[in-house]
Amino acid sequence: MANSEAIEKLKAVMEETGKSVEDIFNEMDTDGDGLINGPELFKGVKKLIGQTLSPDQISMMIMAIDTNEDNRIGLPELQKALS
Ligand SMILES: [Ca+2]
Ligand SMILES: [Ca+2]
Repeated sequence: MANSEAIEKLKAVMEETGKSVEDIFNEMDTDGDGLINGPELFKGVKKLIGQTLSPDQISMMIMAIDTNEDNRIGLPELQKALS
């Protein structure tokens, strides 16, 4: 599955469930540090869209969303990716 596909599916989940980007973000940020790291994205994608991504796909997805290059996804970055 391509990264853009995972993002499209997340958007579809938001529409279906009426969740905001912030809701999705908080569900993925399980340690509550305000950033989504690789393992959190992996588990979040699996939980929210039922897809198991490979470590490479997770890395590519983070790179595609991560604009300040800290290798983590912040809420503004996710908002940009999902808007
Ligand atoms: Ca986190
Ligand atoms: Ca970032």
